[in-house]
Amino acid sequence: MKDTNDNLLKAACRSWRDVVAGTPKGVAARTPRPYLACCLLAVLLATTAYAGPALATCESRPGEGPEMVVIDAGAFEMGENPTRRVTIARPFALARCEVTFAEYDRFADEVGRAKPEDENWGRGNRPVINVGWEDARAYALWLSLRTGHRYRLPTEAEWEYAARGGTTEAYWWGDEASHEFANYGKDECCDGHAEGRDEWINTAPAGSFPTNPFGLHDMHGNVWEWAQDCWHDTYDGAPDDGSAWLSENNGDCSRRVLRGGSWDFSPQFLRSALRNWNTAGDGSVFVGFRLARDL
Ligand SMILES: [Ca+2]
Ligand SMILES: [Ca+2]
Repeated sequence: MKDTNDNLLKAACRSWRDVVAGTPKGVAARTPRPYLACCLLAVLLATTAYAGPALATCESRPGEGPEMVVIDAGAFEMGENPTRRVTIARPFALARCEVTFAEYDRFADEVGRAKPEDENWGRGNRPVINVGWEDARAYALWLSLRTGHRYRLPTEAEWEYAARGGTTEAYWWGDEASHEFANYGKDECCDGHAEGRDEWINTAPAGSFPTNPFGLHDMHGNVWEWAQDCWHDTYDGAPDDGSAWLSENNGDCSRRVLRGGSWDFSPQFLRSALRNWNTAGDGSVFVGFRLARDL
């Protein structure tokens, strides 16, 4: 939007310059006033247009991937009671936002896949819901083929490392849940709840809340997010290098890990350390996903 407005501004002022330049000398001396007025008007229009919705970062363009944040390698304490030391061995990129309906619908249109229901909450920049783990993986593969980048789901360890953003509390903003920072439900399970910045009983448009210290929106709440990993009841035998934990150690790959809580879950489900799962083939009104990318 800004580039477009800058170009419009330049074009408007240039056309007045041309008028002035093409005018006989005696007249040109008297024309700066409309020229300046034009520029001022263009500036006014341009700056007014800048004050548009602050959601532009969650709207990728057709044929392009989403805006990504580079997550540096590093170590952190994963989980809670107890924690365990995990080293993210390689830097990776993680999407700033959950995948939206607008993005997923482009994929569905192009490959002839059924579009998931939006429950009449709206499509566009709402996070896509009613997509299973296989759908999410297919989307990542399609976008990889379209762009030449390697998109995938984040591993469970990568997800928590990114959600924490260097913090050790329950949520990136502290130990107290707050509707100022995330979209979630009532304190007692289970229903949507609106309060403060959280105006939504159901899903909120992606990017409606402040980013965490790594620049990521909605890691807590809005929709649960699929991770690559197969389900294990505990972390016994889990890798400590940030890689995906699949069928090893009796992993159940018919179930896949979910992270982050969602719009109708109570705040304890939003904790950075909280683990959950769903059957891989099942979509849900509570579940969407976000993409990671190999660097
Ligand atoms: Ca809410
Ligand atoms: Ca989320």
